[in-house]
Amino acid sequence: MDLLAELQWRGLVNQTTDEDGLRALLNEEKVTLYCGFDPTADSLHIGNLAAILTLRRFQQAGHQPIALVGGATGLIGDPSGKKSERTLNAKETVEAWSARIKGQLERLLDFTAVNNPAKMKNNYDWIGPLDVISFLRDVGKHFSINYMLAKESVQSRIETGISFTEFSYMMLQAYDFLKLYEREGCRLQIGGSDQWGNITAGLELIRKTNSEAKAFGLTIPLVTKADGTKFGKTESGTIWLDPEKTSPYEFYQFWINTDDRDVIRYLKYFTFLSKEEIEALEHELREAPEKRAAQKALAEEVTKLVHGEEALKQAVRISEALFSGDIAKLTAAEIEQGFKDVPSFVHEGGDVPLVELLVAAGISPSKRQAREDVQNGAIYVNGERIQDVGAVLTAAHRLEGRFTVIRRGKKKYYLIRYA
Ligand code: 545
Repeated sequence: MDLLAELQWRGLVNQTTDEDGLRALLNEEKVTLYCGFDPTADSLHIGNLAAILTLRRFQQAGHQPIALVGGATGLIGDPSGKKSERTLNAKETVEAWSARIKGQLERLLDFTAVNNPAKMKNNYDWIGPLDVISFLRDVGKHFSINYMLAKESVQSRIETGISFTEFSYMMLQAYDFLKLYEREGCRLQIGGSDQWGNITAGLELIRKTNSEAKAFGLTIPLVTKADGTKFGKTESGTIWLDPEKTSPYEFYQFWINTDDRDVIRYLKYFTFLSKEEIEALEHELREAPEKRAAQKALAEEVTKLVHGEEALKQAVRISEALFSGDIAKLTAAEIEQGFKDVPSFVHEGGDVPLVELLVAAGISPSKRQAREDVQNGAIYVNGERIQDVGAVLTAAHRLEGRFTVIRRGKKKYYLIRYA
């Protein structure tokens, strides 16, 4: 299977300009390609992951990827796929976000490969110094208003409105492709399907300014979910790549919870498992879906890729402990991750009767109910059932001196912190 065939098998190809030409080029020589990321937040999220990993697939096949951070375009705002005008962010903010996103991209591509090291670029380096007269003469002159109006990113905003700023965005992305073509010999731009219009605008500009130029575009489908909801969000919000924003445990849980109808597609998009390995998991999903082997493989592979082996191990330990109820062996850091979203209560003072604490923390609604809960065996302290209504919680019940985990019933967890 050549690279393009593999990408097609993985479902990663939405559209290409001149598929046969691209296939021939990729099979003939080392191709420099790029994908851009605008600093519209302080972190990348899993909606960007398929594009990043596709750059990595090209690199693994021997091609040379450029990750471009949109230090300039992030100041303008891409209208593609956006229903309404974006608010402008302060320059300092965009600069700080650019640095963070650069750091994340650096961990996902190989910048030390001998023959085809990845490169990092920031389009502020060439758009920043561009003066308005040069821009209008050298770039603007090549774009007809009719051509720009026909783009989906503009069409979809005709009713609701679009500023001249966002309307101009496609010319900046086109100019990037031209610059990278001229300076780096970059011949291919990839991106999600929302980027098709911007990518083809770049090809248009390259064609108009370099007579016998041949460059290509390839888009990746936007990741969908069988239940029709938006991919990459949970009730608690976006799944970020930054471990401070989405802990590796939450990240792991997100993938573990993948619907059976989506999991094989996601294994193809987001892991580097082989066709044979994925087909074996597909078989297992059919024969023994209750084992969730495909979900486990997906969660392990993606967590390892984004957060590393150690963070994956922790995420698995937390998941297992929460599943079995045996949480006493978790570290305080692991408890903090695993119980981030459960109700917590700060206990001020020393030893405290369990029944009293259950009421104070709102775990049981009344003292009478609290006693009943304990007697009925519904209360677990750090994974251990306590049925003595006279029990007193002491320092011995504080995990690493910081937390006590109380469970009521099968899976209602509460976290007690100490002041
Ligand atoms: C800028 C200058 C270029 C080439 C591309 C760009 C960016 C592009 C864009 N891309 C999206 C993006 O998302 C924010 C990431 C940081 C929070 O807006 N105009 O920057 C996404 N992209 C990855 C995929 C995408 C796209 O980074 O292409 O389709 C998401 O999957 O939306 O010269």
